[in-house]
Amino acid sequence: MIYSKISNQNSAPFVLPELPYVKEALEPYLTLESFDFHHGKHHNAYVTNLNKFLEENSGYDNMDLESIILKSHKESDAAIFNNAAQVWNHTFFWHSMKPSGGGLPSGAILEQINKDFGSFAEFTNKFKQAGISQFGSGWVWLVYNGDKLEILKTSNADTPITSSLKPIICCDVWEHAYYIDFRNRRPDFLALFIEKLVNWNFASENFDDIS
Ligand code: MN3
Repeated sequence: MIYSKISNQNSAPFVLPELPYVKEALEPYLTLESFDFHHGKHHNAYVTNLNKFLEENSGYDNMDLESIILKSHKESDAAIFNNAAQVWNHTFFWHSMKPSGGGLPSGAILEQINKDFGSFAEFTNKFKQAGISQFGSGWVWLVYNGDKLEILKTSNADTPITSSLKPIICCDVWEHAYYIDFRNRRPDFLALFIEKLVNWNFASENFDDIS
């Protein structure tokens, strides 16, 4: 997954990517107010801060977002890494949901889920449990390791694209992702993500691209 595929843009200065649906499309589960904050303020702040740090550091000139993430990760350049990775992770997260999402995947990805987790129900339990048990801020991912699907938790801005793991879908478990609509009920947010929001078409496209 290259960033330009989900953002129509891949070089600095970066702009806040548009959502793949209108801001109220996921109501009543995720409200317009929560998108005003999460997309309009949190995601936008990562974009603004990334551009600011890139302007102050000429070592990243003319690089695409994935290259910026890999280089800043390798060089422990936290300010650039955290903002670049959060720009990428959030864009991937918006696409990991859709109106009338949830339900069952189909085709190759469902076969792979059944093979690697035993059943779809077992997968959903493990995904939710991973999100619930991520201590503090972070993300829960379904990733493909080249051989099988795995569930991965990452802290703060950490992203699977710094490893050989290929992201299939993700869910943001930072408190800002659910506090407006779910208050402190992260387990309810994760259950709803799986039951009503997750975009299995996007997951299938990602899986078919790499498997
Ligand atoms: Mn977030």
